[in-house]
Parts: sequence; structure tokens; C-alpha cells
Amino acid sequence: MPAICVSWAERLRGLPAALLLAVLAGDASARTFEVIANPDMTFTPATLTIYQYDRVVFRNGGGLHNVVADDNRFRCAVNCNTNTAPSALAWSAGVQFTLLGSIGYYCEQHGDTGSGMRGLIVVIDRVFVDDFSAIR
Ligand SMILES: [Cu+2]
Repeated sequence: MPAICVSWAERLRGLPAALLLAVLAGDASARTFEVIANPDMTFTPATLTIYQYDRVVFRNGGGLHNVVADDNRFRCAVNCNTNTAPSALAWSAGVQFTLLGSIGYYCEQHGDTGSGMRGLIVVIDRVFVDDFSAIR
């Protein structure tokens, strides 16, 4: 799956301690962003640029909404597994972006893959930002 949707507890369960440390160290620089589904049928921010492996927490700011990737790699509302239909609850659900590229998404209640309530996540490689070391 290009995007995964797991809690820290699920992710860390069953890992040996040494590996657990490696996972924590490796993810230390991953960031978490928030995107709000608004009552006026927009997403804020409408376009978000993140690094590979960063997370985005989608949160319902009011109204009947969900979030669905254009390519169906995620569909979330109350969660990203069993309760993904548009919901008016004060839900939030997190997605980690593991693949580079642009990922459009929409609310099924108010949009589709081409129009309406839509947003865009642009995933870039952090190696181009901060992973170089000066050698001279
Ligand atoms: Cu909506």
C-alpha cells in the first residue's frame, strides 16, 4: 500500500526493542500536518507539500465529510478502515505518505475526482532539502 494508516501502537507492537529504537530514530524527523474539512466544503490547506513519510491528520471542522484519494489509496473519516463513509462526527484520521508524487483527494459527499470539495498533497523527497552533508 502506498499510504498506510496505522496508529503508533499498531506500528510498534511486536517489534524487538533494538528494532523499535531504530524505528523511532528513523521516524524522528517525520512531521505531522493537519488538514481541516471545513463547513463551507473546502479543505484547509487546499494544497499541502510534505516530505516522504510525513503524516497528515485529516480533521472534520464541521459538516458531513470524508476524504478519499483519487486513486483510492486511502479512504478515511472516523478511521481509515471500517468507518470511512462521510460523517458529521468530529472525526480525525491520520495517513502516512510513503510514495513520492502528487495525490489528489476529495470528499465523497461534496466532490469527486475532478471537481467540488477537493485537496492536493504533494510528497517530495527530503533528501533534496536536508539530507546532504558538506564535504568541503
Ligand atoms: Cu464534504
